[in-house]
Amino acid sequence: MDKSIYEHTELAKRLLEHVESKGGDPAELLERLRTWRIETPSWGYADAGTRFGVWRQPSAARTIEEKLADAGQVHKHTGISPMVAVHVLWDFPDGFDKSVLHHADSAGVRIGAINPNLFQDQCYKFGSLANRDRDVRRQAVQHCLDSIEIGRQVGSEVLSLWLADGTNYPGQDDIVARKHRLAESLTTVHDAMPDSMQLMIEYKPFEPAFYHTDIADWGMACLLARQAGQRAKVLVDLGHHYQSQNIEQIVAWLIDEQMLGGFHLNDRKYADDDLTIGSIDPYQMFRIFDQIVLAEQQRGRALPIAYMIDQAHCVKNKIEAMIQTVGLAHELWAKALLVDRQKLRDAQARGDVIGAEQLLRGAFFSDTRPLIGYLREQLHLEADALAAFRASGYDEQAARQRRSGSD
Ligand code: RM4
Ligand code: MN
Ligand code: MN
Repeated sequence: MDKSIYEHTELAKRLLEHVESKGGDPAELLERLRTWRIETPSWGYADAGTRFGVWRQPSAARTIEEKLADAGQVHKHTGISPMVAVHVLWDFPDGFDKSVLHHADSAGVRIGAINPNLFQDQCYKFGSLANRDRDVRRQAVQHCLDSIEIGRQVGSEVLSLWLADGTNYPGQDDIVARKHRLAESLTTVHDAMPDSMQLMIEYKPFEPAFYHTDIADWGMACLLARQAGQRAKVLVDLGHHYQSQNIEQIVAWLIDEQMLGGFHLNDRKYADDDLTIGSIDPYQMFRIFDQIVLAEQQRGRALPIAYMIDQAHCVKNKIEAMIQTVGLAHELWAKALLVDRQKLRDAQARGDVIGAEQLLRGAFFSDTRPLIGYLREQLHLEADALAAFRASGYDEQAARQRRSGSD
């Protein structure tokens, strides 16, 4: 059988020698790759669909136990994804039960971000935390407080908030009054969190509100976070921008303002498509990572950024897609670490536009797959995570146990 590109150790070593010859530190590079973490979402293991219907997969997870078990597989093969984000109403439909800690433990993972659900209940038709009805706002705040309590019990450090709030037609409601109500609700939620927890505020310019959303962009999220309190930050979901928006600039500004909390990583072609990372535009993901690596280098330390996946596609196999997405993110992170920063600064200072761009392109086009494979082998994992998962037979077994495939 042909050797997988991930197994080409000699190519990894050659790349590391090249890094050293340029004055870089290969050991540090490997260490930064080894310690990088990316969180997977529980909902990425369950069946998903479009508003036209759901495509069922025989092996898709149905319960939080199964989602955690599947997430455990992803971490087992990639070595960098030990945390799993949960969506409160989807994962604990009958109420939270501490036994989830035991299930996480046996799957070899831990619970990460807690995502309250403020968009499914009928009472949220006209919004949740910004609703003009005080009782609805109270219910929404209470759900957040309950979610904080879940977070406290599982030792989570992130309360991740996305709101469907907004209006669908001009004149439907008073935009500024909604802003004020939202700010008040967010402050209450923020102040109820333990010191160890961060509130991440996600923005989105469209859907399901199609005239205005109450937190439409990063600037609004940033203002609301500043008002809510010190532990509130902005969450950047890559699918939540208008086409052609320069996301890496937003990321760079948020870092500079100390307001970047984390990401919902995914990719899209059109809107909030929730496709797997880098499937459409890996260069964009690279450019975002490049800004982060630059900022970290300037500060001499890793920044506390929560890298979380938010993908909900429906034609790829769930676990395989998660392994693919985690692996690709790791490879792109490695590419960003390969940028020759000194040479880039020199090119910028000389006004050498082409030279500067060539340095970025050189790093982007370096094949980091052997390097990631080499790292995995050092962690006693198989170099090719996807191939290893496919060979394990886990998916077939899950399919047999979970569904006959006929429902
Ligand atoms: C939103 C957003 C949120 C996610 C919901 C279900 O578009 O991305 O993060 O929780 O979808
Ligand atoms: Mn999201
Ligand atoms: Mn989204």
